[in-house]
Amino acid sequence: QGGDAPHLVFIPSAGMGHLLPFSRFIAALASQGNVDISVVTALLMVSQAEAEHFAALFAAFPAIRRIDFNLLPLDDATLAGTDPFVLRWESLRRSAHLLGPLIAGATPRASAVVTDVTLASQVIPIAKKELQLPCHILFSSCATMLSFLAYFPTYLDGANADHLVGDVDIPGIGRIPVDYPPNVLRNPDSLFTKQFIANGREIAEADGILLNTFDALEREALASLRDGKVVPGFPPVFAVGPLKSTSTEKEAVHGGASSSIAWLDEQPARSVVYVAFGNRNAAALEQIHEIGAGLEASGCRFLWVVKTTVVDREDTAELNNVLDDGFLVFMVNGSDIDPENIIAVTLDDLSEDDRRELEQELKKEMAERLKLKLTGYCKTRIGVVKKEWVDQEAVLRHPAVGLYVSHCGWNSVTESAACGVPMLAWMMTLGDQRLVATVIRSAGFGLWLEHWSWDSKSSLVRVAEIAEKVKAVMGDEAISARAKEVGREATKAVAPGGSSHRSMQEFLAALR
Ligand code: BUP
Repeated sequence: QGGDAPHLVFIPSAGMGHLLPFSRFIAALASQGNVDISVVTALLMVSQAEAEHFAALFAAFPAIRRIDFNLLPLDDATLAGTDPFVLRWESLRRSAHLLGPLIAGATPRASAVVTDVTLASQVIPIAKKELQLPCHILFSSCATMLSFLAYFPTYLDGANADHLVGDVDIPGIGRIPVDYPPNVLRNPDSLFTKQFIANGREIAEADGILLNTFDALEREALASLRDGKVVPGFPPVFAVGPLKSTSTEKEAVHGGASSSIAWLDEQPARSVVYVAFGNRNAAALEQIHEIGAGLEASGCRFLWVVKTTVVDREDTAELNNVLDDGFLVFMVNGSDIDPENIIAVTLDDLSEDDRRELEQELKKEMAERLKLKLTGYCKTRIGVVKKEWVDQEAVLRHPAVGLYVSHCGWNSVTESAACGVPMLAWMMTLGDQRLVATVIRSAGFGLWLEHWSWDSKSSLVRVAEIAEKVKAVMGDEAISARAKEVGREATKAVAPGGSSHRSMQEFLAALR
């Protein structure tokens, strides 16, 4: 790095959805050079996936400095039962006063701080008042969610409330129905609500907001933020997405070539439904069973990532204990398939007698812990079920994938948009996913079934409906054409001269 290169200190928080935009943005900056980079790192990370990603990032870019951040113990009985990622945010927030001296001691002298939004209310005053440094936010959700966060304090003041009590009319954005924002905001006592309001009150003090989105995807929301319609005097908004995944992600978690990709290579174009609900969303067993049967009944090939716990380190369940009858689960040992992976195969193409005979044979083999070849047993209708991390961006970019059934995490949506893959939105009500789904709906590259929910209070989505909707979107030419168009717009945005490319240049210029 050159002597007058700006030195950016990044402060990420917890959860892959928050961490990945940081590692992608940092990798993009590091690759283009002439920027010094330090990353504040709080060990031990909550999930294994985070730990591996960080390790790979530092290994791939040895010039990036790590600033170790020792968190104070979070000794607070009132927080028992809180989501482990929200708890980590709180730990970071309560230790944030230690950041001032850490960043002040950085060499060369820091020239700006880039923090995660979950720490905004703590870090912005430290950077600006204590350290006299510009402070930017790298926001991990969509522009619509940013508008909601930034406007929420004004809404609360107007409603004389300390929590979400009704629809929210955001100037320049429109009316957000009461059940679209994170549900937990209806509870004034929740830790998330308190953090959210504090961060919303402070965010307009930031010097700039970086967003993993692009103008063509969220034109109106971006314009309203930039024009100060949402919050007058709002800081500059740099839409620099879609951020690209980096080679470090693959090496970090997959040890190279992926069996999912090898399997996809053998499938016809646009024939596979990719099903994944993010890295911290535990699915109820009963719903998992309905999904499995629904995918089978759709007649489509599928690649399905199953998670049964919120934190990956705790996920010890074997797939054959998670999946229902109807899936035959066994270990595969093929040269092209990672022996660690568990593959589920549907055998509907066989006659009843053959199927029974084969099941008996496979169960016997399984009991004896023998390894079997996958090919030969499955003809056309086949799916793969995985419990480990997949290289999702590579999956979505694969020509065999024709649909993504998703929980609507923002990173996942930007990846699907970038790859031109249509989406079927099936989100949790917990976080930002409903506001994210509004983006899919208005951009027109997917179907959002509002009554499909993972909320424990909602009824299960049943086999027949899953099969019907999957088939319908897989066959929907209009959605598919629109998804391709969105993919082309995404490519244009990040190419030289495109809106995101220009935004990135503007951000870099603002640092100098
Ligand atoms: Br699972 C999984 N491989 O196997 P979101 C996820 N990812 O690459 P979040 C993989 O993790 P919430 C896997 O591509 C995306 O970039 C995926 O972020 C990647 O949702 C990221 O989509 C997940 O923002 O859940 O954080 O899992 O929305 O609840 O925060």
